[in-house]
Amino acid sequence: MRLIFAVSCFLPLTFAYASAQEAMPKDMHHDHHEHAAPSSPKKETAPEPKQPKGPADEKPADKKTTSHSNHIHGRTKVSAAKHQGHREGRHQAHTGGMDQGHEGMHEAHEMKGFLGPYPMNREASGTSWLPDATPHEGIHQTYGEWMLMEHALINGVYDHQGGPRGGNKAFVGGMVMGMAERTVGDGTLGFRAMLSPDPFMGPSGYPLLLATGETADGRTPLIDRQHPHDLFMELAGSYSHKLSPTSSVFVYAGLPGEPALGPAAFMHRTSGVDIPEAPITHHWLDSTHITFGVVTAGLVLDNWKIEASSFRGREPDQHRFDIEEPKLDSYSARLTWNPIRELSLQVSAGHLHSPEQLSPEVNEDRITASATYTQPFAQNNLWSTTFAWGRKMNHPGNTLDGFLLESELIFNRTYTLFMRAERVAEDELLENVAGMPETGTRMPVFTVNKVSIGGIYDVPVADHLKLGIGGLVSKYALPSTLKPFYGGDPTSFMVFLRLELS
Ligand SMILES: [Cu+2]
Repeated sequence: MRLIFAVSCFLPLTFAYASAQEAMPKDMHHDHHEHAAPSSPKKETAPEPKQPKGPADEKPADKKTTSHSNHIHGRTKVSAAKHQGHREGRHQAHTGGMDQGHEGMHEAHEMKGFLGPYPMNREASGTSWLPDATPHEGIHQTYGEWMLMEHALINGVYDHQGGPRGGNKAFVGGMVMGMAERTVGDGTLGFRAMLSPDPFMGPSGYPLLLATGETADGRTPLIDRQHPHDLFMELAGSYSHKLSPTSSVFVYAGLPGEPALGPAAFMHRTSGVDIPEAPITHHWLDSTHITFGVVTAGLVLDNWKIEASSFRGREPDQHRFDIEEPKLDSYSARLTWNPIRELSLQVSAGHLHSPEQLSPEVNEDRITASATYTQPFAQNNLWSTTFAWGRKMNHPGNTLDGFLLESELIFNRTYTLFMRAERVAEDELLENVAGMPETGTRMPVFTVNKVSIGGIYDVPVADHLKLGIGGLVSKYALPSTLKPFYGGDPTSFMVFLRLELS
């Protein structure tokens, strides 16, 4: 079996550890230390006991510019943000007073959000939000006025999709991300670059039963396959201007970038980041995360965000290594609310001009609504769940609903369990079957269901580097008309190794 590598982003594994450390009384610290990091690198844990001592310990980290030192700094920030969650949660009683002090002292050098006056934990890809309780991983540095962060997650996957429409493939997928921000006057200037190794898997992507969308060669639609992401997934800049301690206005532009439409993309939300396969609802919810040409403007009012985008409606083409021509022929708007630290809600709607290269006469209106709940619990554990609904209204064509429920449970930063259940009304699955109508005309609609469950075991292998081994199994519920095409009751699985740099 060949194993290669894939990437994602915003992987949550060490945060809960850091935050628990900080929130706990001294004696518990030692206890925690011993069991949480049996094989973990010395440097990673060494600085942590310092954190509770006081501002004097923090200041030096703030000024250092090495990756290691500022890693501490990054964690400090994460811890501070997570504290607030603790304060509101069940730890309130026993950590309350201590937390207050910590929050104050961390605040000054927290890595801020690109778009508003809140901790960066709230932000995911593009201009999307996650709950404030979201862990935020990455290696941090400070260079003069600039704060930098890098993060990479690379998976090598062996994929088996069952039945006559399935297939086998070993591939590399994933993501490498760099971010930079600095304060400019009353505002924050931010840049983000996100790259993917996906194009090296070839233009036809990987087998994924029931997945549809985009094309491998400009002629044949990808059906029962997931397209590779483009080499450049996000090259974007933003500027936000603070209006008050809790409000701001912002602009964001990307080539490519992500318009204000849908939940945070699957590889950027805590509930989905550890799952190496794309959701089959991708084109109902978050497929616009790589859009060549996006301009977004928005307003942040405390825990609310309202924003609008103009962008290129057309999906990326089959040439995955290039930068495509930007256009602003489509638009969207999104309202996001984080009512409590553990929850983020959004509704959004957009008009996509001619999204599919193979049916250029079809425009799409899309509506999405989603909720993401992320709850750290006990000391090193995390639970994150997303529910999302997306409706595609093709003009001309069908109106199609997609539902997604995904959830992830991480124990002791080491054991991850995940599941994703989806229900999608599809009209492209039989597009390439002889005798069926051509693309773009009104096709029969089939409602299909898929459930994947899996897990990962992680071990630290070096400073900032973790190796995980994982697997998942997928089952389907198909309408009887489709069953013969899929061989009745197929089973699919993936096994994977992943490296995470954070
Ligand atoms: Cu995608």
